[in-house]
Amino acid sequence: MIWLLLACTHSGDGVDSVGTEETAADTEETAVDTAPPGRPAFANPALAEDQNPEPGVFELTLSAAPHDFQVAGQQVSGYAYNGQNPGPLIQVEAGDILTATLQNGLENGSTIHWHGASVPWEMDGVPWMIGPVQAGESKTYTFQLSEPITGWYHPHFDTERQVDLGLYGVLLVKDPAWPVADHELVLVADTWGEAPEEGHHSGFVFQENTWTINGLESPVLKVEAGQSVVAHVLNVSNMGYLSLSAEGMRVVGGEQGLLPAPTTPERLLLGPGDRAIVEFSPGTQEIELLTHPYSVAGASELGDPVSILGIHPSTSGAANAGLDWPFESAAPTPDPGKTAVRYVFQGDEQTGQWRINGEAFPDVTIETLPEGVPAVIEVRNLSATEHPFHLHGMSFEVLSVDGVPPDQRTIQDTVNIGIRQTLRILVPADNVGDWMAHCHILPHAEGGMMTVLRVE
Ligand SMILES: [Cu+2]
Repeated sequence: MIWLLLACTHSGDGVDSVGTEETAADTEETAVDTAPPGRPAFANPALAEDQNPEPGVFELTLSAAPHDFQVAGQQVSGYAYNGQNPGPLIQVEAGDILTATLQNGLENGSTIHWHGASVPWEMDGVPWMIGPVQAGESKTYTFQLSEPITGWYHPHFDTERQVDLGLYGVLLVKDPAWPVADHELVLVADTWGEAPEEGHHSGFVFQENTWTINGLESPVLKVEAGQSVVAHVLNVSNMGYLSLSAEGMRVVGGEQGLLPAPTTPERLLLGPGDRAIVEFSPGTQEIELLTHPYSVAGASELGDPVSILGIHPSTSGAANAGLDWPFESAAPTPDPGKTAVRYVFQGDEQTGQWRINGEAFPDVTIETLPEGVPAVIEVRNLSATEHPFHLHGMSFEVLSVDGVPPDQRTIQDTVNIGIRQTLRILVPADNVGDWMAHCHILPHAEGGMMTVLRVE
């Protein structure tokens, strides 16, 4: 969540100070001069360039290095991939092969983890069985992306610090059967705040910091009434929760492709590491995408919502009825009853000692699942805060929350566990390897809340 070193003062005018001229050219439709006063024009992250002419293979180099960049009108000294924050937007189709070379220009080790992608364990970017890519060295990751995901990439070594300093980018794997929207947005949501004392990360419980979308504070997208708008929303904050609402917002996809059917929740909760695909149908009225203050400590919400994105029609007219997505309705899988693994999450803010089954990574008991036998993991949260649970290597199905199955089949790789909640999840155990299972509040992971699940 925090601690980008905010070096300068506010520049006073929110428009051009935020804009990255180099990315503005890549955005589809939005010209800088169309933004209302005080708000920047929306811009997607700059697209990654495919360096391989072969169809079905996407190849690029990601150079991680210190970089000064502008966030919400302020100068930030952080890290970036290829000199941009967020990093290059990688967009491929299901079935494509991704070949990405990490050039580590940092002063210490790093890796790339492909969050949400089911990759071979050697490509997963964790320093568990393979060490990090040392400073000045390179490593090439290559794997097939078989399923549609709204995924992202980030280091998994020195993780809390490197992600916080700006090392992340989006990996979109799309299904060619999906409809094409008039405006397709990628919203990378992050929080920024004052640098805490040396070596210390403050444990904010409430949302008090500034949210940005692609480094822009509350940008505005100009549209025409009747157009379709689809947004991939990614929460890359170390600690901050998004609790989203917008007039007429439909949730059409989750982290792992389309939902079985669209939903219209009152609030769309996206914890750190979570993603979703949402659709808007602007008519004459302006739409504001709001995030409401959210407490991971179970208290009631404090304060007013803030807008993280405006969708402003420049014409009057009727909204369209929504795109024609190839939804396939699916009921939740019945709970098979047997429990293969139990994870109990405990810890507290005071000590910063976050534990799974009383153990702190890397001194953990490795639970083992036989390959090809779907298994139930029961995750209980006995701590006083919520935790977004993330499993590497395999997506899983949420069978129940406190004994209640979801309304429809729910496939995820990151799921929030409320205070005192018990979740039962079904893991396919179809990817051999040692897989990290951890809280994606990165200070919690750093504090020990991480374990290893083995499939063999
Ligand atoms: Cu946690």
